Amino acid sequence: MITLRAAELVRADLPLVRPFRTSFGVQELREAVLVRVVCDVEGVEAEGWGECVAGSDPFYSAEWGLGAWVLLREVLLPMLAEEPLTTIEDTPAAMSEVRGNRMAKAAAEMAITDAALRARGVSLKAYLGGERDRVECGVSIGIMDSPDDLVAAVGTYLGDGYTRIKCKIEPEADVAFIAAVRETFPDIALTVDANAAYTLADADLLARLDAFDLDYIEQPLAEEELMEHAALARLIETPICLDETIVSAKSAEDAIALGACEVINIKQGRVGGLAEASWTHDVCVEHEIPVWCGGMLETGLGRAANLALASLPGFTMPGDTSPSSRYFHEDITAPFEMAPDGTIAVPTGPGLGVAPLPGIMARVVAEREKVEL
Ligand code: SMG
Ligand code: MG
Repeated sequence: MITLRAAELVRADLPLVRPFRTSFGVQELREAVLVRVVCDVEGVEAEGWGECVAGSDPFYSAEWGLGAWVLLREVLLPMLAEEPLTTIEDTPAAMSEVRGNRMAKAAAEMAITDAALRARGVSLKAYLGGERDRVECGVSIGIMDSPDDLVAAVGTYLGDGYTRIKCKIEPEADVAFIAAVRETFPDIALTVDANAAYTLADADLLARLDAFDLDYIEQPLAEEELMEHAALARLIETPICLDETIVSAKSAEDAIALGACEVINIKQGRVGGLAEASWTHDVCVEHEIPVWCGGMLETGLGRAANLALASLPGFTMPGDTSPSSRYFHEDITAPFEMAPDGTIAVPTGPGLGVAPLPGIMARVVAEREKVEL
């Protein structure tokens, strides 16, 4: 039995080491909404932490940090405290009355999972059935001012050891930019992410990317456009990878059945938590769809969860699992570091295997609120 005894919301503001420009805006600060819980786990009291992946505004996803904060405070955390959970896997069902809001639910689930696993001395990797000890690091590069700037940035990241380069694209910053990268680096694993910046009417333009031997094009069209992605897949050769569209294991199943994607990016926050993420992984494995772990500029807490997830056997492509230094001068946990071979170690300690460092939290916490359960 897991009983939620206390909960607190914490916002940590971490400046990014460099601005991250995408088709939906420029981000310079990660305002991370964190959930801290204290649970009674079979008589043992344990603390747990979760991170909400939502951003500072509702421009990338419908969910955003402030909305998640209010929902967690007013609805989700009190709901989870109503009665004890029999197992960790009961957590999503205990919140199922609330529609959508998957990123907020995932944050609560991560905190409870962390607490329960800490009490039991089990790592998240072991709990999820992870197999890898180390995970390959890809990097996601924001839109640059010119093809030359992008080539320079790619060169720097390759020098750091990243094993796959993903470039954000948008109309006017696409074919010429990627042509320059491919010409300079003929052999690298290269992908692009459009964050829904195109429509099916752009199919001819997107087909020009076929010349660059991309591993995939990520989320070219709007998140609801399952049929249009299936239609686009018939018009271009580059495999389509879906990100924003995949919000559950069921939606992955539908997308695969429709031929809307050949690759899937799994983000635990986007699908409503770690349990749903592992079910989504299972669907992809069953259908032989390669998966990789997405990123949401998470602090070390969310990063630890991503690494544990990425250690599952179906995660066969390098993901956006970059080390802490890619994002922050100072992370809130002990920093995740990339080895020269471009890999990062999956945490092995109980729960997430990392926790916020009080000295750093004292500098970056912008807001804290106790939740009335
Ligand atoms: O965590 O390295 C990261 C960011 C990876 O590009 C990334 N994420 O659509 O895949 C994506 C974006 C969404 C987040 S942008 C704030
Ligand atoms: Mg994406």
